[in-house]
Formats: sequence, structure tokens, C-alpha cells
Amino acid sequence: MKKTARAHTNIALIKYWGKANQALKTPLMSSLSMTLDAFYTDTTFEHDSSLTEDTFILNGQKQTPEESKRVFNYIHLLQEKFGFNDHFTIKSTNHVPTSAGLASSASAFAALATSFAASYGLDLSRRELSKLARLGSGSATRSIYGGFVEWQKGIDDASSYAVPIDENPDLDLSLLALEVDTKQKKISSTKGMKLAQTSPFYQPWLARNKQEIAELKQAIKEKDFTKIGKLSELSANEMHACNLTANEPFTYFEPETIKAIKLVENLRQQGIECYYTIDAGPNVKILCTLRNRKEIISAVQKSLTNVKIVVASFGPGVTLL
Ligand code: 2P0
Repeated sequence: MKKTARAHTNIALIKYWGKANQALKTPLMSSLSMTLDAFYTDTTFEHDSSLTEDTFILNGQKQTPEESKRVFNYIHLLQEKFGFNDHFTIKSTNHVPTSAGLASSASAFAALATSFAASYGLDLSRRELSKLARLGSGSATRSIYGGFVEWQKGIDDASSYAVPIDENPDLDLSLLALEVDTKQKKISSTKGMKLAQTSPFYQPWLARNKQEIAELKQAIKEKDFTKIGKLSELSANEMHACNLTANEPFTYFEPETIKAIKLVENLRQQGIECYYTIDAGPNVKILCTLRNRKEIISAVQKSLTNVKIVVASFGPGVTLL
């Protein structure tokens, strides 16, 4: 049986940055994201008793055993869970504008979990799919749904899943993904979130999580762009502050990252409202409304030469093609 699923990636406005259980990828905090229309992954999963090996083809290229390891381990885990053991072929295409600085693991594992379940004829709810996606990558938990999505941390495998907050938000909100990438080898998310936990600010940050989620949900309900922007920027800065103050301090920021932050601050001082968020890399994402979008794009192009900008808005949840 062969099935194809499409999942869009997402950007966390309230960040996930720490695991309670490494294997289950249950988080230490709840997170809240926006699914993005501009970035998605199409994945076909085929299993057949006549196949003699497992194969992973990414963007048309057969992956080496080393490159396939994470994906194969994930599928073997799911097969064990449901009692299957035949060989499979995975064909995956990332529709992510080159180096837009958005991780593809969220869309990748959401599409993979969904195509896997469909090809074995498992009739799973989206909640169950979000739990399966979580076993591949934390952020994938949220990509099962569209619009605004909360990943409720829960206390174990059964209770840690995503719930839709508003799948079709009637809200003027755009995200500008700025690629300010460099050749620097980055610290993996898994390693970064472990290190961050040694910061003296990590526990106080965790203690604020419930309140921050509640405030952002309220801001979404009220369609309050200012509140949404401020809370998102705060969460990103809290995460990066923990990295900078870890026992072995580190940062994902590069000089261009700081330039982009300063630009956003300057734009705000000029009355052009916008906010930034930054993940586990040097790229900056700007949140803005349609009214200011053009002006912000030209300001970015003027002060950050060589930067590539991709415009995104709300994307849908996972679908079978
Ligand atoms: C997030 N990030 O909430 C946070 C904010 C990056 C910064 O989730 O180890 O690839 O697979 O669970 O999901 C990126 O890490 O990490 C991430 P794993 P993931 O989106």
C-alpha cells in the first residue's frame, strides 16, 4: 500500500526548548505555533512484503544508510508499536524555498507519520497522529493542524499532543522569513535544549510557561497583533537568553542576526510595528501586518544586503493527497 501526505511546517511563537523524556520527546513546556503556508513536505510511504530493503529518497536522491538512520529508526519504532515488520520505501520532497531558515523536521515527520498510518490502513485521529509525529520530532507534533496550534506538554506519551486553537484564523498576520545564514555549523536542537537547562534562568522561564500560553491564547482570541508580537518576541528572547547563560554558554546569533533585531527595533521606533522571533539558528523571522509589509521588506533589503526574504501566512493541517 502506498499513500502520500502533505504537511506544512510551523513557527513556534511560544517556544518548545527542553525535553522531559528524550525518547518520547515529551516536552518540559507547552508551546504555541503558527502553521505556515509557504513551506511544506510531500511524503509517500509504501510498504510491501516483496521489498527486500528499506529505502529513503529525499528530493529525488537516494539517501545513504547514515543519512537514513533517523527516519528508519523512526519507522521501525512505529512498526514495532503497531506490529508490522515489512520493508518500505519513503519518497519525500521538501517544498521549502532554499535556505529559508525554517527547519523541515516539523513538516517532514508530520507528513511521514500521516503517510505511514494511511498506508497501513490505521484509522487514527489527528490527535493520535500528532503523538506519532512527536516521536519523530517535537515540533512535528504541531504540524498536524493548521493555523494556530498548541502543543500541550502533558505528563506522558498519552497526554502530550497538539490541539488546534484556530485552524482558519481571521487575522492579518504575515511572517517574513529572512535568510541571514552563515557557514557556521550549528548546535543541534537536541544538544542546545539540554545545555539551556543549565541556565539559572531556565526554571524561572518554565514557571512562566502556563501564563505565557494563556496570554497568547487570549491575544489570539482578541486578534491583538501587538500582544501576539510582544509575547512571541519575549518567548524567543527567553529561549536565547537561556542559551547565552547556560553553564557552557552558546548562541545561535550571528552578526547579521543582531542587525535584523536592531532593524526591527528601529522600525518600531519609527511607528512601523513589527516583531521578531528566532529559532535554533541565525535566521530571523519578522511578524507584521499587511499594512506595513511592503515597507518592512524594502527596509530589510536596504539594510541587510544579500538577505533572502520569503513571505508566509497561515497554512493548513496535514492532508492525504
Ligand atoms: C520549537 N524548536 O518550538 C523550537 C523552538 C527550535 C526553537 O522545536 O529534538 O527539531 O526533534 O524534538 O523539533 C526545533 O527542534 O527538536 C524546535 P527535536 P526539533 O519549534
